Amino acid sequence: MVNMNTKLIHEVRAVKTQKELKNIIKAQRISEKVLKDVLKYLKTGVTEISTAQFIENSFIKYGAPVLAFPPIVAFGKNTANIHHEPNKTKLKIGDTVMFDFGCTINSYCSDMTRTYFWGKPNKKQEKIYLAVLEAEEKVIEKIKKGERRASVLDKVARDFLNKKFGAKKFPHGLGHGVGTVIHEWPNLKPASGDILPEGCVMTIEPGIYLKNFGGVRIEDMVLITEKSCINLTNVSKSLKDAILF
Ligand SMILES: [Mn+2]
Repeated sequence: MVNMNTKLIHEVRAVKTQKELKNIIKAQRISEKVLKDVLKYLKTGVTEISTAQFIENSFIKYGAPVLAFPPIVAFGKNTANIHHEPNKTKLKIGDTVMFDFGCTINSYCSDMTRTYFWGKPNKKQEKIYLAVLEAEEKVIEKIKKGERRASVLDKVARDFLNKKFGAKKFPHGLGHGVGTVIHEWPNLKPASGDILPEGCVMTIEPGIYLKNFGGVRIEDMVLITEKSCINLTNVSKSLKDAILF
């Protein structure tokens, strides 16, 4: 009985009103400004921690001081660690660069991950990037065609990536609901029985992580509509735009 009620509350919370949606989108637009600024801040030798501080200060500057979670900034091999905390690692030419951050507006969160290359990526970096991007786009296409089963959507990305890189290189769920908490119902993962309701906001965030090499994650937030979805993230994902110089 308790579980049933809990689920019901989560289901109700998942469906966003126009006002709630406005807050999420505003939080996302501010994150996009911060992303634009931090890309200009980057230079060879800068540390992850100073970059993370720059991100936090930028959110303050844009009037969104309450973050959805501590920003993830990872350079080089650190991008293979999904739980990486920014440290004194310095940016060097050839590094993969990963940003995962979001802020809150009136308590509503945003969430976005982008991966870049500081200089021309090698073949392996390029291969991972294009595969993760393709996995993400396959899922979004599937949602646009009406698929709402969480486990099926997770499988679309997971099967595609497992085939290319072997199992266990994508060690987290495909995505999650976003609202007043950063990870809320529904959950896109293999054993999930969740069905995405119209009006919920989901992250779609496949990734590939190769230990002692690096990783790529690409994360968008999408609004689930009756027959399709709307991508709320307005930042390029093309490989061309991911190469910073
Ligand atoms: Mn996320």
